[in-house]
Amino acid sequence: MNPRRRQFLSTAGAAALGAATVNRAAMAALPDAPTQASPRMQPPLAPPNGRPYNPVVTLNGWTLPWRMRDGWKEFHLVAEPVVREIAPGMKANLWGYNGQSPGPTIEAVEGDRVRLCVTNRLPEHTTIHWHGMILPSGMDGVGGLTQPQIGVGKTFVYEFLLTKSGTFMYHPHADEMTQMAMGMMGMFIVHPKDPRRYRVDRDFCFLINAYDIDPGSYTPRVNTMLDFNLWTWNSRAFPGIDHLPCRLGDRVRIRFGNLTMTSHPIHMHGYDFEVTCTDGGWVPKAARWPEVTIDVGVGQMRAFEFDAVHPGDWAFHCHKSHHTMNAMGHDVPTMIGVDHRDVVRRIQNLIPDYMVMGERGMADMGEMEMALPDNTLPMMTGQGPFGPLEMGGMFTVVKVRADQKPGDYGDPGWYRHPAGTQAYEWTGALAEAARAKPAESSSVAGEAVPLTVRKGGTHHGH
Ligand SMILES: [Cu+2]
Repeated sequence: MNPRRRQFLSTAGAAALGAATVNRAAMAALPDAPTQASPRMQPPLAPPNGRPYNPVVTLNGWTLPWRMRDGWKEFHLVAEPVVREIAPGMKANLWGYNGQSPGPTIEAVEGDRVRLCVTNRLPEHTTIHWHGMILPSGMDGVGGLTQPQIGVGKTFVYEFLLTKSGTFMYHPHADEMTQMAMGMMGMFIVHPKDPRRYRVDRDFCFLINAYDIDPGSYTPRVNTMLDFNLWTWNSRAFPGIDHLPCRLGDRVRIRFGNLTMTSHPIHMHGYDFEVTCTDGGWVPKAARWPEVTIDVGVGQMRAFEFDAVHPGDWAFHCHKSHHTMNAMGHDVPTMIGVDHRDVVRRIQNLIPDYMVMGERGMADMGEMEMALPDNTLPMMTGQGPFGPLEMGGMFTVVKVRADQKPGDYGDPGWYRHPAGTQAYEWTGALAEAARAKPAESSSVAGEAVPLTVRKGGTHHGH
């Protein structure tokens, strides 16, 4: 039911009876609100009706099913507390939608009329803002500005026409600091009306988010402004982030939006790529330039594309090195070069389990069996085919394989490197003489060129 019509009915004095009838009818007519229990990537949802399109896959996520009714594509989001597994061994008490944080990806098509029902099962009011959409002001979801807040237990309906395709997000515009720090957000993908336009073989998406969860606890601190300790993609940290399996030769698109408090230089190994879509829409071919890292600012969306012509296991991560660490990596003093063997011996007389970290660097932490508080991810973790990966946070792997079937998003396992294509250890003689000694002439030359200023001549040294 159109809210304007409901308002008309209630103000038209059809009065108490009319309003109650309309409300009950509207509730009975709400579309289903499916929930998802698994934090694993769900297969792309081929559109069962409506306009055809090539669906996306959401890392560690899913797409919200809809129903078509009277020319409207109807979705039902339920804002609610959820428990999200950040990675095996750690769960967080978050707020999200339909059982997960982030909420399900919404997919629709340019030209669709969408009706988005939002039910609030949080302990406080909320709204949803459709980030990046061109829509009527009253559908923009800013609590207090364009609508009253959606009270606890209430349902609001948003209706608008999707006027353009692209990569969008949704999130509350109500008690935002708290609600986004708790994980309330989702992707909103609008596909082009003509499915041949911007066509790719694989279309991945995820949201970049961050949490501040003290080691040993489950609920994010919501007042943290910058000093987050869990850097996540779709509320998952390495090694919990899905890999991105691709078939050799595929055209691949990866879309992401940033709802953290800092920018993220997103870097992919083994390829150069082109940014093909930003917040504002598609980038014309002639305006694209090649990149290997694309910085995505706060509140921005980016999509890049590449032809998957290089087989292998290619690291894909944020290039801020703290963002590929988990909670235990912060606030640890630098111990490199400190010899505290004697101190350790004396402390161990009192505390037998005492251990020192980091005197040779921090890499030991990738494999050490260190006692951690419950529900805490090691600073760096995850096993690769050649040992610990020494990563955490925003890190995953793009896996390009010749034998990956079209439409198969299953894990192909680790890459088998063809003979002669892998770094190897030198096992021959290590001749000291092979290390070049600094040439003595260089220091002599350095001393031999005093800086002088010649009268009437050119100035040296400037
Ligand atoms: Cu980052």
